[in-house]
Amino acid sequence: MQRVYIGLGSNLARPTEQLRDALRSLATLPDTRLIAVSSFYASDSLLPGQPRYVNAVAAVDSSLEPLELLDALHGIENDQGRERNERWGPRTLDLDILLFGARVIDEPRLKVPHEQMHLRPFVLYPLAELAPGMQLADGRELDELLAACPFVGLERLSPV
Ligand code: A4P
Ligand code: MG
Repeated sequence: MQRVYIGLGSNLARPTEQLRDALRSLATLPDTRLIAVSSFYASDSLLPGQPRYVNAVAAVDSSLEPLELLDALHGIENDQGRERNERWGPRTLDLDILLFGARVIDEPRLKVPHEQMHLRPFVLYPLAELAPGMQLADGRELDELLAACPFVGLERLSPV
């Protein structure tokens, strides 16, 4: 069993509902238990001209292998109408594996820790709600990543 952190993002078709649906699906994955969910955050898109995103981070405990989990997450994305057109294009749902227990993974289909996470306030701040003060599998300290990643373009949404 590994503690896995998953980043959720949506900027199309009622993003908050997309995240809620995705969380319900995460909770029913085989050999996986949903442990905690961060606040939802509105965030500016990394690419200009796109609608704002809603982002959150979920913690699950899973005994799936990393690539099995990745395939399962793609299944959830596809069920929610994800179309892959341009890289970083607008999307109904994006599920990224941020951290997978103590593992560092460098495979063509899966890089963990997620390669961009240290640059993304919409990942680091929700993650810090769930795992304050954590150390990443590659030795980096979450607090140091936060210190280098200002809380900009991000708005914590009140729970509804
Ligand atoms: N892949 C490799 N490592 C991972 C991982 N740790 N988790 C591969 C998930 N997938 C991983 O992803 C492309 C390929 O990455 C997958 O086939 C998988 O094998 P994708 O989801 O098909 O395409 P993408 O999401 O368009 O590309 P990418 O590079 O994953 O983009 P990101 O990093 O997901 O960024 N702005 C805001 N405010 N909020 C956002 O959530 N998201 C993006 C997309 C851009 N701007 C954003 C946000
Ligand atoms: Mg992605």
